[in-house]
Amino acid sequence: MAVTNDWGQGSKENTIDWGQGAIDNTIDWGKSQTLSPSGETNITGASDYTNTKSILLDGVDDYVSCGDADNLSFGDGSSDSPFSISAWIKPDVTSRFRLIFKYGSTLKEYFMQIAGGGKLQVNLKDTNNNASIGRNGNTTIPTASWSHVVMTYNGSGAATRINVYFNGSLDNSTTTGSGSYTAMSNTSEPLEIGRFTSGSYADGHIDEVAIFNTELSASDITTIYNSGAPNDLTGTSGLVSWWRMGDGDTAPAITDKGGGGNNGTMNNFSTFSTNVPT
Ligand SMILES: [Ca+2]
Ligand SMILES: [Ca+2]
Repeated sequence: MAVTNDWGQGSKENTIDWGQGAIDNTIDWGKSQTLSPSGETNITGASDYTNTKSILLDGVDDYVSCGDADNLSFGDGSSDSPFSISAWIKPDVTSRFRLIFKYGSTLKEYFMQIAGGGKLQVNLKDTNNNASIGRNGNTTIPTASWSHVVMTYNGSGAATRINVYFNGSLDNSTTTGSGSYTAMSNTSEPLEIGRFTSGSYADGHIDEVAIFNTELSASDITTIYNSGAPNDLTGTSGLVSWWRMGDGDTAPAITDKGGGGNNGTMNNFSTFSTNVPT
């Protein structure tokens, strides 16, 4: 028999079956309860998200390796698909800061960094045609404070459709390009945070790095920036991988909280920082 009870905040038709012939003697309730028959209202609690850890890279040899996986590639050699990268950074240097590279010395897909002039730089490489497209940022990234940086790309193959954002606002300067760009390829190059090939690194803090398989909108980025305080990305449309840089992690693992399966590993450092954006 089925008995329907209502209880709790916002509850609707919490049906319980029991006794002879009962099926599914399962009751879900309480904070963050999400599983119930369709059409019913769940009780949801406040997010238990907190951000207390980041990584501090020494600029000498520290980096995070996240491996290679198909869900980190956004080109197949003939066409690209949309993607976006979001990160919080607090560089110790005013110039080159190697943020995120799926781009090595021979196998190249994409990278996002602070270039020698202290501004954001995004580059996508078409190795088949030895061509590239890219976008430079307008703002000089400060060293004494946390910044939120984002790149988005709509997958069209046009540099003009790469956008960069600084602290929630569009920060586009010039586009860049060379050759006749068609698309990135899906290579075996691993994704690395804080390093571009051996010998070139990021010096400073990095936190809450995320990759999306969508072109984030300005509105999405306003939400993620959240006036300067990182927030919970769970459920953000297109989220592939999310590295929280210590929160919920046990060194040397930096687990992928985005569900993408791309767990990271700390290389040449082993402790987390408690300096975080707030
Ligand atoms: Ca690959
Ligand atoms: Ca964190």
